[in-house]
Amino acid sequence: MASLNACDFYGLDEFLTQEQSLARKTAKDFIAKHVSPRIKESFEAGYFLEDLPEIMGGLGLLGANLSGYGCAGMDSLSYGLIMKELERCDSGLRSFASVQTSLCMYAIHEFGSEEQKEKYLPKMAQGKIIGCFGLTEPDVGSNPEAMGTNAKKQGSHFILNGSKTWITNAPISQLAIVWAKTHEGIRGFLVEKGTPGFSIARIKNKLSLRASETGTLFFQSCKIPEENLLPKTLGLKSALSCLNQARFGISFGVLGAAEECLQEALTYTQSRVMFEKPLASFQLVQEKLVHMSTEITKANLLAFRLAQLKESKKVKPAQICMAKQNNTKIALDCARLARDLLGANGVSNDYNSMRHMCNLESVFTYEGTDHIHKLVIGQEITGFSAFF
Ligand code: TGC
Ligand code: FAD
Repeated sequence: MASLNACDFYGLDEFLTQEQSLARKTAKDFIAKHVSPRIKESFEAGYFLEDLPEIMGGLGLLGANLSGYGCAGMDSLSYGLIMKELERCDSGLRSFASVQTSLCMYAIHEFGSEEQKEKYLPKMAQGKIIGCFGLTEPDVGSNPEAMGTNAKKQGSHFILNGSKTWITNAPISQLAIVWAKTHEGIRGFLVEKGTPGFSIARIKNKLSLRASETGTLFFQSCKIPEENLLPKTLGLKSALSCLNQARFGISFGVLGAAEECLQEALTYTQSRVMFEKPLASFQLVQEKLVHMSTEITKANLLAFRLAQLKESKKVKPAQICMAKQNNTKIALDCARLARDLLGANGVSNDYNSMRHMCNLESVFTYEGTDHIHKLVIGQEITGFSAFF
């Protein structure tokens, strides 16, 4: 009898449609051909592989779950499975795709004018325009409502002042979606690279997500034409609805990293002999492997059901928060356990687990920290807000 798959113990694979399997295979083949051979060097040297966006665009992997404007129009589960394959390789690559698709393209698709959609979305789907999403500021992270960046209306322009930091893709982007306070509350703006008063600085020395570019955006009396306001944005909830999309993708993505770590730990402990026996034959080692397999199986079930809820348009933000929080936490735990089981070799970039572990520390913090998601769920089930 064939043994059960440690990463898909309950056989979720059999529920996938042909289209969903094909989406996953497209991402898997892309990774094997274009990314896997180079990812360790990219992480170690700390740069993003800049030829990837256009290749991904050619394969329909950007804006994959959006419809029209050159996007592939895939369903939620297909999108989740793509994110999983990208992050199985490296969270930095999934981050690039999350920001491009779920934060930037979604924002334009959902809140943009027809002209804005025609102008930006097809090129973003092809990977020819790269976007970044500026919500966080140096003094404002978990509570974006308190942002200081502001946009004052002046004739047919807005004058933008402030800064945004820890912005994924910023150094490689041509377009920034920037959230700012206006006389009508928080609104989203399209700010093109090269706009006078707009500058970008690269953040160096990250010990996490090293294969992803991160930067700070500065706005000094930056003159934005009013046609660059995203007209349907109204209040912080517009920005938060973009976060829902990205958090959904992360709920799947991190499981790719977790599965890769489990697979690496399994292979390693089955072949390495210590005290005259394979490591995998010791009870304490098996306890860790079983814990990883069980948590990954539960997390996959959570993600699978989340995709059904999203597809039927019944999903609530707190349900997305639960999957982002739980799945990121278990992925980080799995990476740490796998690192341990690899002994000294686990700290080497010759293996994958420590790179995943370092990356997942960022994922644990961005798109809502572990605490913030617990507070959202706490509020949902008790009716009491514990944020302040
Ligand atoms: P609150 O008073 O609760 O709500 C304000 C309005 O927003 C509505 N709302 C939502 N709408 C859509 N989706 C959600 N998830 C929503 N959450 C709340 C809410 O109904 C209300 O609507 P209305 O009509 O009454 O005005 O808002 P709050 O200011 O208390 O904030 C809530 C809180 C703390 C949960 C929120 O601020 C939050 O999520 N903070 C975390 C910040 C965060 O996640 N930042 C992420 C930055 S982007 C990023 O990290 C990208 S990394 C990408 C990568 O590399 O992959
Ligand atoms: P803080 O809000 O200062 O939180 C610090 C600690 O305090 C955390 O443990 C937090 O959980 C805790 N805390 C805060 N408030 C409470 C509370 N009420 N109760 C209990 N605990 C609390 N942002 C963008 O806008 N766009 C991007 O593209 C982007 N990319 C990023 C890429 C990377 C690599 C990283 C690391 C971050 C990125 N971010 C981005 C920023 C990210 O969203 C923020 O770091 C995150 O929202 C947390 O904000 P903060 O770092 O200011 O932490």
